[in-house]
Amino acid sequence: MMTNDGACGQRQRLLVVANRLPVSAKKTGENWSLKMSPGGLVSGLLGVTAQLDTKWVGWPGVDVNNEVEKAALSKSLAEVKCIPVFLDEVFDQYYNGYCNGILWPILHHMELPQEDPHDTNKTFQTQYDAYKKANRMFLDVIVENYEEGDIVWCHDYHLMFLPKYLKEYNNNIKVGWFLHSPFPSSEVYKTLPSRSELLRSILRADLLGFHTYDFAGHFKSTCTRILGVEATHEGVVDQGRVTRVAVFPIGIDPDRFIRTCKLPEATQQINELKERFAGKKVILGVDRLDPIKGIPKKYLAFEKFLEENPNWRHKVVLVQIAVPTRNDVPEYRKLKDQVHGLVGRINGRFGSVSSLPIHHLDCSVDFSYLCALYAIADVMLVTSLRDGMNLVSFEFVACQEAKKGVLVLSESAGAAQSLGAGALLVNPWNVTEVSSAIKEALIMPAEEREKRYRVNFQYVYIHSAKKWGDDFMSVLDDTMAESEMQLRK
Ligand code: GDG
Repeated sequence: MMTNDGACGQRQRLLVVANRLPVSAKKTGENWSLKMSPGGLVSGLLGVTAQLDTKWVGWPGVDVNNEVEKAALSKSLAEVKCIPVFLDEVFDQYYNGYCNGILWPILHHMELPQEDPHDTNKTFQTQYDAYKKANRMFLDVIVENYEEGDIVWCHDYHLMFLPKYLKEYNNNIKVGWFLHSPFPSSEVYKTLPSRSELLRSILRADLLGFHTYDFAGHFKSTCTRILGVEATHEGVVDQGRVTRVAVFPIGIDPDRFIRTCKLPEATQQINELKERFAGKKVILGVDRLDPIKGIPKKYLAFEKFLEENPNWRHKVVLVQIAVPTRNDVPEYRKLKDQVHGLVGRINGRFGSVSSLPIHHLDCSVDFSYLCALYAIADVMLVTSLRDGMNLVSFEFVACQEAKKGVLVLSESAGAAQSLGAGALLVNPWNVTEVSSAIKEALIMPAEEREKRYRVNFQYVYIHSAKKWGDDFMSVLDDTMAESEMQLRK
């Protein structure tokens, strides 16, 4: 079992490495102001960071182009235990290009976009080179800050080369890697040009973590089929070396949501929202505006529901927070136009001067308001076409103590394997099925809602972010102890 004490009685140091630091930096006058930034990874890791002497390594979210500014920002970030990786001119091709243009669609079972061989900045090869270069830049920053005995926990598909680079630098570094997105079937993964090199790189880690057994299973069978290596119950065996593969479903910090709902600010917002939507049922959606979240299909299902159930028109409203994301990737800009078109059509068809069926917001809301929305919603509608976990569904459950609303949840989100017993599971591609589930959720008797809520609440409360982090660190610790014993034999 992991202890928090290092060799000299000091707390064990942990370097959490992710593409983005958990803060957003903004220049105000001479100084930098820092603000906690929303996002799944940040929410998940909030629980873990308190237990160990943790430092975060990642891109600070802003372009800083002179050394004096970089030094000033690094100094401010150091106060909140963050170490920046300035990616400069590599950023666009690494992040918008390889990470979000190529890896993200493949990991989510979508097609590889068309390569433009005439635009040398946009070939797969140039973007892949930028990706490797960016991973090296992360390594350089880690090396500058590394102390003997530190654990390095790498996060997500942005950093698939980092385990290999870290082990080449020092084979004794304890390296964990966790994938926040799904891992696809080998049939989809094999369409990726650089498929083998990426797999071999992450296999250099000591422990690989996935949200679900399905994703871990896909990963192992992909290694078997593409690399010809052996997969066992423990993990993947390559040339006698075992890389442990295990499942760690992420959670949230439920108390943070429960507490916030009871604060005066949220209480007032809850009352205002209740008044605003008096006499109506509220269906809520909270998603980044990302093709994987299935927002167009959600709107089509809601349109079908209104079409087929005229008695519900003007009695139900769909509030959708569509947080802007990855605006520099062309697919995301097209998606925005598409959903705006659908909102216009549906509101035009079913709205009146005093009532609109869809309230679509192209922005994020502050944390208190988010909790208030979760608390007043009658139905939470999650229709991801594929999603690693989907923390929004957990957060909704945490805020529903009073209302005991219904979670309609995509069977293709990792969360379906955790909250499936209490939620109404739907195939997000089937607009008719989602439309029927909306109706079922709206008319569900109080007793059944209560029963389903209890099951889900218990899960959300027990399987918290803290448990996720503790479990990962504990298995990583065991894995290291086992390999040290093997070395001594
Ligand atoms: C990735 C994977 C996996 C959203 N809107 C607002 C806001 N948020 C916060 C939510 C939630 C987070 O963002 C979104 O988390 P999800 O898990 O739903 O989705 P991704 O961002 O895609 O996260 C996902 C996750 O990583 C963790 O491993 O579950 O599958 O894709 O925490 O609360 N926060 C605020 N205002 C908003 O408007 N304050």
